[in-house]
Amino acid sequence: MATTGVRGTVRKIDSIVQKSTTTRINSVSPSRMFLEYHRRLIYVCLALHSSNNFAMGPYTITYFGVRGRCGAMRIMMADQGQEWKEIVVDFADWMKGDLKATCVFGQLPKLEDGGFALYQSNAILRHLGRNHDAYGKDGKEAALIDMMCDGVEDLRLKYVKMIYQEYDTGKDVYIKDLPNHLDKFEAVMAKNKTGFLVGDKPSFADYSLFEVLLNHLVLCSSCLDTFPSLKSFVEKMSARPKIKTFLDSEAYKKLPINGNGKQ
Ligand code: 6SG
Repeated sequence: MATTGVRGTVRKIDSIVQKSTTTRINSVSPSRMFLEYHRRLIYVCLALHSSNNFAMGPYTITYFGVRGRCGAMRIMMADQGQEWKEIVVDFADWMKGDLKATCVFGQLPKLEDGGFALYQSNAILRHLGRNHDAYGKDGKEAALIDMMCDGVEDLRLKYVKMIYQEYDTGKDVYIKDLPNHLDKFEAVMAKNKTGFLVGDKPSFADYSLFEVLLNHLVLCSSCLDTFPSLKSFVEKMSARPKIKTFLDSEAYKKLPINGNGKQ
């Protein structure tokens, strides 16, 4: 199905470029014609790329058997109707060091998109955002989406530090301080009024925020009670049919949130 779609797309590009070059620019010089041909080819390719009418990938995630840094990208791929493969790395294998030595920063996750390998979870989210038209409608929206993703990352880092380094001593203080971080996202969400952080459809920053909020609801089930826009956001994202199917799946439910069993 996907292959037929891509072949069809390639045929479409060929016919559009051939038609436009032979019918309208065959009276100019060969060098001008060459330039014009490529200008139009690039234009058509860009138009088709942004129209997102064929499947990307195939994608493969290599990561540990946890939600961790892959929670958001998995939810995003599920919501975009994109299938992916998982390579689950166990602790003993990782400790042998062979795989670590091949990773750009010595860490996972890794995303493979066909023959293209990418590390760093937020770079992966951005890549998926570009591939699946979830990176805003223009440069300004893209910049705001980047800003919100970085804001989510700041919260995620605080959460990870508490989970891995100070769960027993720092959990209560963390929960007490949480409203001082959530109120920033509440304000943006309330101001935009579309139910998403930026624009009128989900971007990769929304998937990242959604996933981090799900984790916080496990930590403290009442943490969104004073944040109506965030509460409604989580309810609506959870009810999107493809996200609901994914969150209800065994593949999702069987994975612990974090690698040390704390949540
Ligand atoms: C750990 O930190 O899952 N990657 C982690 N740890 C292995 O040797 N900035 C990037 C990014 O956004 C951060 C990557 C991230 O992509 S994620 C990694 O590669 C290393 O550094 C947290 C996570 N932990 C899973 C885990 C902890 C205990 C058991 C499984 C790590 C693997 C095996 C032991 C330690 Fe483990």
